[in-house]
Amino acid sequence: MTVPVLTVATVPEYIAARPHLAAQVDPSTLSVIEVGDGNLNLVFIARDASGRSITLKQSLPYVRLVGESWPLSQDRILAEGRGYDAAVAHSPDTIPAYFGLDVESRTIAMEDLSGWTVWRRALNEGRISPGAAAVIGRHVARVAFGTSAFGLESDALIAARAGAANPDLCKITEDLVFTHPYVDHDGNSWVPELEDAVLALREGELTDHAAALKYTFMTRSEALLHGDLHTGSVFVPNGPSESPAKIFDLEFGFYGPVGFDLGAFFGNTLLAQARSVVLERPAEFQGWLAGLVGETWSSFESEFRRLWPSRVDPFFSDAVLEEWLRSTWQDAVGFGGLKAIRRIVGLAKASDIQSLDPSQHVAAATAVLHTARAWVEGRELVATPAQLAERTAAGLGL
Ligand code: SR1
Ligand code: MG
Repeated sequence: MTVPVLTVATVPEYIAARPHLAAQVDPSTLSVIEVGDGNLNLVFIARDASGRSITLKQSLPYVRLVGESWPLSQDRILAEGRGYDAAVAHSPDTIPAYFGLDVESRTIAMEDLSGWTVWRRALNEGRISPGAAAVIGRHVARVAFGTSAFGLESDALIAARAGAANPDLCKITEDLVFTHPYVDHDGNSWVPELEDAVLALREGELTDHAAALKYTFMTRSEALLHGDLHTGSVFVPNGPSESPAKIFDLEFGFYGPVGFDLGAFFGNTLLAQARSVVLERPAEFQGWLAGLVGETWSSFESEFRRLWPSRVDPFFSDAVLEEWLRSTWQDAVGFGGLKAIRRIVGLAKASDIQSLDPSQHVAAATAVLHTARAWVEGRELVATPAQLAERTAAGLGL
């Protein structure tokens, strides 16, 4: 089923016809712009004459990054709706205000955060965002706990898992993150100066690690994930705010391994670090960046431990928690490395590296590939964020 695509001209009547949206903005005085700069969707901001505004997001029937030659089911917005519902239930202060899913139009409505900055851009500009990484850790812990066997009774877990299938977007991740960077594929690209470094990824055991982590991604259905928790899926405030970050763009959500969400963020901090090294950013910024993985993990772990006594089944002993945390950390390091590599080699690059001057681009990309490989291949030997930070510093030549 394909639903009609919204336009800046039709958004006012769309809002006017929906009282819960018309309560947020005055539909008769709206000005609307389309601001989607992601890979997949339409995003509208509608602002009324008094300055009140909301955001609408509609899934397109194809991949925006590529065009109509790559059709994609608009049902992915249903996954986004499920993600927001779970976040509203378990972690409402780490997401934008959510005004609901319109199944018929494959559209969601949420708070307009255009006065905030997408975190990747803030990182690219060298801005420190205090406390934002702790929000990521807290959010992942709460949603993971609340949607997993720790937070749901058996029947509810089985039903939630069965209702959270997101096949099209999971397939994108399986291909673009785990497989394509390690094989010949038309979607891959890199500058000639990176040829040796990229082809070297296919030598040795890295491909086997990618395959093993792909298997984990496809089979370990433990909790409802964000599914694409990179720094482009987080808003940070532009000034003093009660909220250091808000997480959005939940359309890749599915039941998967919790380490995948943490790893997505870890891998993107590596991109930001490589950029900051070649740009010789101030030591304060580089030091803050180097601590983001640790800040995220520590917030995640402490929130999870705080929730642990409320687990629904006390048969899950403390030993289960300790082993779960250990394996989740290890997965996160591995997934993080693969998430960084895919942004250098595969389709859908990241501006952290792409926007650098040519020689800086090659230096940063090479450092990412080298360091990310060390993350993936060494993940069983890296027990703590401090140990990972040491490896990262070595890989980035610090
Ligand atoms: C074709 S979609 C490419 C990428 O955009 C999203 O942000 C996901 O990371 C996906 O892999
Ligand atoms: Mg996205």
